[in-house]
Amino acid sequence: KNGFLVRKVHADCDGKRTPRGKRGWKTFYAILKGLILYLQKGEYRPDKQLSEEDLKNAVSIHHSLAMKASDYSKRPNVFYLRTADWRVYLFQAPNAEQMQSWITRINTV
Ligand code: I3P
Repeated sequence: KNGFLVRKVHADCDGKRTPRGKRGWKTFYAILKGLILYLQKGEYRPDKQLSEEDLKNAVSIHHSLAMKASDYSKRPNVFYLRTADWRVYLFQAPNAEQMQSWITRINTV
C-alpha cells in the first residue's frame, strides 16, 4: 500500500516526548513494504529511489499498533502509530477511507 501521509512525531524511542522544534507536521509519500513503512520526502515519482534521509525516516511496523486518534481533533483523518520500541507517530490520511485502510494494513501484517 502507498499514498500521501502527513506525519507528526509525538514520542521518540521508549515513549520519550519528542522535543519542541521536531513536532511539526510534514508530508511524505508513504510506501508500506513488508514490515517497513517507508516515508519518502519531496515530489512523488513511481521510479524514485529512496534517499538516505528517507531510509532514516522509515518505520518498523513489526509489533506496532495503529489506531484512530479519536482524542486528536485539530485535524481530521488522523491515526496513531505506536511502534514496538514505543515511538508514537500521528499520521493524517487524505480521507477517512484511506485512514481506515492504512490502519487495517498496518495491523494485519
Ligand atoms: C510543533 C508544531 C505542531 C504542534 C506542536 C508544536 O512545533 O507547531 O504543529 O502540534 O505542538 O510543538 P515545532 O514544529 O516547532 O516542533 P499540533 O499541530 O498538534 O498543535 P505540541 O508540542 O503541543 O504537540
